Amino acid sequence: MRTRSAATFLAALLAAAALLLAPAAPAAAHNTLQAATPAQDARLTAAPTTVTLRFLQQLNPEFTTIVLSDAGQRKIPTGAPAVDGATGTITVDQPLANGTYTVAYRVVSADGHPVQGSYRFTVADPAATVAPTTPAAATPGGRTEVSAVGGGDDGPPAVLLAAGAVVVVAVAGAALLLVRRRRAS
Ligand SMILES: [Cu+2]
Repeated sequence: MRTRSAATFLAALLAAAALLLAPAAPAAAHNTLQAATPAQDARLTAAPTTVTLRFLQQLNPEFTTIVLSDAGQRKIPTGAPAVDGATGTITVDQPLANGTYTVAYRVVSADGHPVQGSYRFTVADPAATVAPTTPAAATPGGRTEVSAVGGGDDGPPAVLLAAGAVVVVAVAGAALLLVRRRRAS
């Protein structure tokens, strides 16, 4: 019973795999994106100034489109794609604010068929997001910092000295007790 259901499951799995692989066979002749900078789903701590896409096949500069848009689907001003072999690069004209961006591309395969796709990356510059909160926190924080530093200079050493003295006295007392007990016995 178990082996039969396992065999059925395996057969179904193989059939599904065959279905998945079947349409992939003709697509192998098509151009595909091999690598991207920024990478897909990348979370960048600094805004990129360029987007570079490397494809499987040579690009035709006339039929290479790379578009960058923000989360609101507004197109970000960029230069036209600079094509070098199988690589296309766009330069971003303005500094990118923090947020999620979409890179959409449309290129042509060696057989003339167009290939298009898109992916996202996120800009999360800690300096950019922290910037508005830093000045607000700095004003009261500056004062507390000064008093904390002042207290820190006097406080901890005094406490440490007192604690040290207590330990010394305790150890000395214990030693004295031990010596007396030994002498008594
Ligand atoms: Cu084709």
